[in-house]
Order: sequence, then C-alpha cells, then structure tokens
Amino acid sequence: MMRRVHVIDSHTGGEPTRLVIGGFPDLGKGTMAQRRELLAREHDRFRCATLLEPRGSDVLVGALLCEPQNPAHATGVIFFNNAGYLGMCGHGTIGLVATLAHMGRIKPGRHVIETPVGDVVATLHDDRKVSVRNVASYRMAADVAVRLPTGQTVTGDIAWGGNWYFLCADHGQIVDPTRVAALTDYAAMLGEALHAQGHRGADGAPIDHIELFAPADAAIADSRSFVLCPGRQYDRSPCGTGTSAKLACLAAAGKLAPGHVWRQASVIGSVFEAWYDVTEGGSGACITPTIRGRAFISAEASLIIDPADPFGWGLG
Ligand code: PYC
Repeated sequence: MMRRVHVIDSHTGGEPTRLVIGGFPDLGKGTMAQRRELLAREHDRFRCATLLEPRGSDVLVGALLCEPQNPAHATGVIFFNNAGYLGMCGHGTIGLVATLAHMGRIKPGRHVIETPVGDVVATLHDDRKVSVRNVASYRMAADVAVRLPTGQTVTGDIAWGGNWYFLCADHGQIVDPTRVAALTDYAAMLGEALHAQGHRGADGAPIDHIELFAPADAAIADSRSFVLCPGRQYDRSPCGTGTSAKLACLAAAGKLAPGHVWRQASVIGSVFEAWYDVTEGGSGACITPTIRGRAFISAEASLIIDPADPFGWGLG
C-alpha cells in the first residue's frame, strides 16, 4: 500500500522542525511518554522514513502532532531526530506553535502543550514570536571533571532542561560557524569520554547533549554556544532545552536573578531570549525557564512511501 505522510516544515533560528500532521499510525490515548514508547517500539520506521535520506537529512528534527489527553490543551507532541526520540524540544515547540498558527488552529495567546516530559505553556505573541515556559529544570552536578583521550581535562556542569546536558566553558575551542566540523568531533569525543567515565543524568539517563560555551559580542548576546545533539548533529538554533539547562546552572551558581533576561546565541548567530522563575514547591534548586524566539514556515508537503521503493523507509 502506498503511504502518505503529511508534513509542514519550519525553522527556528536556522534549526528545522518537520511537523507531522497526518499519516503516522494511531498511537492511542495514553500519555505522550506512553505514545512515544509505542512509536519507538513498534513504528520506528515512520521516524526513519520522515527524517532520514533520501527524503530527509540528518539535521531535521521531527515533531508528531498528537491529540492531547486533556481536551482543554492545544495539542500533544512527540519530538524525534535522526537517532531516536527527545524529551522536550524548545526550538521545535516554537516551530510547532508557528505551524499551528499557520494552519489557523490557534490565535495569539496562551496554549498548553503536552510533551513526554510534562506540559509546557507556549504563548504566541502578536509579533509572531513565541515564548515557551518549559518544564522545571535543574543543575544536577557542578564542576564535573572529564578526561579526554587527548590528555586534556575539562570541567562542566550536568543539568536537566527537558533533555540531559553537559555544559562546558573551559574547552579552549573557538566557537565559530567556520569550525562546525572540528567542534562536532570535539563535542562527540567529550560526550563519549563523559559516558565512559560513568557520568549519567537522573535514573542513569545518558547525557546525550553537549554544550560548549564561549563569550559573545555583548551587543548581540550574553553568550554563544555550540550544541551537539544525539545523532552527531549540531543545533543551528541556540537550543531551547540547552538554554534552559544553562539558566538552571546560572541560577544555581547565583549568577542570574529570576526574571533577568539572558540572551543565548547559537554557533550561527541566531538568538533566544530566556529568563526563569523559581519553581513553586520545587527542591530549592529547581527553576522554570521561559525561552522566546521566532519560527518561519518553509514548506508544506506530502511524503510518499512506495512499497516498491527499496529506500522508501529511509537510509541508515
Ligand atoms: O531546542 O531544545 C531544543 C533542541 C533540542 C534538540 C534540538 N533542539
């Protein structure tokens, strides 16, 4: 049977989001975490067909539009990429909200979105920017030393911002778009060393995102970062969940007050504004970050999966 998957593409600060609006299997009415588990276990070929070559590319981040459990909520969503599934995705949520507005499904205002790691609250503003009040975020460990195979030892923090991050500033790398190949190799080596030396997030979760921070031009941002995601792709946007992890570390170190705006630039120079408030009832160290950015719609398409096509379900 010929299958069709309907998608709308957007990009947020240069990082693409391919929103699937139809054509994936029915995942039932469970939580987004349960539906993500079912998608990964029984229908992973739909992720591969949608994101991988020959019709996608490794840089694409996918988002599956899901009926929410709570009918008062705007939608549910499951994020995935070339290597697997994500918890939350900040740039992807901004892209999702811009796409729902493009489809005429939402108007400016506040919209609750269910994700596998909890509900987030997105606000679509009149100027088409989107603010996302993310899941509670926290620094789990500070000044963790990691020995690299080159002999260098770096230190960094481990933090949760909707995905797990290692945040490092003493790497000695120049964070510049001309160096993305070298930065990718370096961050991948750091991620492997971190894992080999037994560092994990809560409940043994892999720390699968690496952030390398560097100073930025103060007229543009407070900091510039290179973010390597699982699947060896770097985030062209400043990374919403990575910026949330950064705010958690700044808050824990007493370097950023609640409500104060932090401007995080990506390696290609796109910028998110972000701030936090202290989470009610959280463990003192928990914050709730909000990130603000803008997405642009770039395509509407139907993907065709022909059963006779040997690469119809994706390469790799
Ligand atoms: O914006 O949170 C984000 C994100 C995660 C992976 C790629 N982008």
